[in-house]
Amino acid sequence: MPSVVVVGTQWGDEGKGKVVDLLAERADYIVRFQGGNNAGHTLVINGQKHILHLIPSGIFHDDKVCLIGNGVVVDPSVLLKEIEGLEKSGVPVPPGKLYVSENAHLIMPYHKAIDLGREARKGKTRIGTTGRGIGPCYEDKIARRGIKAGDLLDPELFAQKLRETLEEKNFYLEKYLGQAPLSYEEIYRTYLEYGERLAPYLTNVSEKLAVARAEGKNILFEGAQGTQLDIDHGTYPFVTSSNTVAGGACAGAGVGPTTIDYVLGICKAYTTRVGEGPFPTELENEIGQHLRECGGEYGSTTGRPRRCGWLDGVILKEAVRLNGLSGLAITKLDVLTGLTEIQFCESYELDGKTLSRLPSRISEISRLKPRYRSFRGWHKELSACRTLEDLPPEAREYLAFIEEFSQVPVVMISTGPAREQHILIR
Ligand code: 2SA
Ligand code: MG
Repeated sequence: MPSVVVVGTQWGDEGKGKVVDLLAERADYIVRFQGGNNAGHTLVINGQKHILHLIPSGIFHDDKVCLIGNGVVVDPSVLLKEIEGLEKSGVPVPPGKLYVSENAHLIMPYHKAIDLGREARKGKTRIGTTGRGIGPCYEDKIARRGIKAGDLLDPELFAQKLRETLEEKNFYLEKYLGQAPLSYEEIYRTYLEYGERLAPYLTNVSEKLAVARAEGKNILFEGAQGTQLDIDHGTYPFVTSSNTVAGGACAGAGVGPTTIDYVLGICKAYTTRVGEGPFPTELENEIGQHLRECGGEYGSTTGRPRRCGWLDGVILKEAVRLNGLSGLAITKLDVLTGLTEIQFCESYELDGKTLSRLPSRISEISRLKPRYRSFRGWHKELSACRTLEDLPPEAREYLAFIEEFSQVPVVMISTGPAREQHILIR
């Protein structure tokens, strides 16, 4: 498959990092196209744990090219630290192995201050953001006052844009959020230095990808977050500020829709959500606790405990439609081991009516009651299973149902955190 997009089908943390890492073996180019360092992909390689926030997880493979597309919002301090950290642990990150789009917008210190300040001011009605400045940075991009990575290479242009924007930001920080204004000189100096260090990585990502495609290279687009966090299609306003759906890969990397050959949806065998917002199948009981503990469901970015619940088939179907999924990878199936009964949400009930898709109003989504189909659990450890036949019959039954319900073939199953703990089908 020359061009594959990998997306999360739920609220993020589906285990995309591991799947991308596996697929990266066959890819030549690995591309991030949206989000920023609100993503966090945990990878276990040779027993060593790595967390990546911005750099595509393909970086661990030699002879692969990793690209950060124009649709990503880049915090240069985080990116540079990530490069440094990788190099310290023996993974080289030279320009040419990593590229950053000169059109990617930069997360500035005021974006983080506004993100945190607003959330604190909102209190109970907060979104539960990661506090990384993601939303405020995308706001500026859309409002046409953002600063792009490439702007740092033109000190005059950068100075003019920063001066103009900072005046507005400081007014907002002081008058609305009651915070101290930020220093122009300090930001200017720090960011120019970042610019110098990033300069060798900056490029036209769209063009690089076009050349790669013409040369017959395999390209992997690595989505961050998940479908229900999409700014247009998710549970708004409890979403992130980018298009997380597969279509986002086109605008966020500068490739046309006709160049995408396959869309792989990553679906956890249960559901998790971090931050605020409705979650119909949430389990606030000992089963939810079991999933959290056995699944290690704590955010890799903020360390927050994740809310846990049953797999939601309605949301899965939304993901099939919104992303045009070609195949499904079911992750963390091993976490369900030990449960006597497993539930799968087939539809919702709202005011006595049955719904088979999500309503658009958040006030309605918050009142949905899930309708479940029940499955027998299993007790066999799955970590050593390498073929479908190795799985207990109850697990196979559950998977077969997911496939039938979603009408999308399950092509991969993950049975543990390590790279080798997976089953490939077809
Ligand atoms: P923000 O900071 O503006 O993007 O926050 C808005 C909402 O989006 C949620 N959010 C996330 N939820 C789950 N996982 C996230 N990142 C993953 C991680 C990475 C992944 O492991 O950290 O799976 O790609 C993520 N990022 C944002 C956040 O909780 C708010 O509800
Ligand atoms: Mg994650």
